Amino acid sequence: KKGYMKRKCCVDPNGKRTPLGKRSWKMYYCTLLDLVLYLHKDEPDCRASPNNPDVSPPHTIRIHHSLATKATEYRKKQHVFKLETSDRAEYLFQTSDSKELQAWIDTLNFV
Ligand code: I3P
Repeated sequence: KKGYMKRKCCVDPNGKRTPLGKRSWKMYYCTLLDLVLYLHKDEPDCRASPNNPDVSPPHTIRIHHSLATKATEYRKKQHVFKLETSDRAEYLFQTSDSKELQAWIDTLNFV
């Protein structure tokens, strides 16, 4: 599954609250491949090649043993889910609508 989502970091992989200044919402082009969610700043450039690498390497989130749930407690934005990973990180993702919200939750939980 692929698509644009906004992401906010809440808890870092060390289990500690993400520090102030690093908690803002940012838009990413997200691609789920096998058990890794790749967060690119943009849709990967089809012109990228070994000689012309994509200038922005993705953030990666390993989703093995992670859990995605509707972020019902987060009321500032709509269509948001929470992703808790096995290394104790927590992220919020905002999707475009309720259908996309459910599709991402199902895909992340059942891969
Ligand atoms: C954060 C940014 C986020 C906000 C977060 C701020 O500041 O304003 O939008 O989350 O609040 O810390 P910064 O850009 O300096 O990281 P919300 O949009 O959810 O309010 P928080 O610290 O309460 O998570």
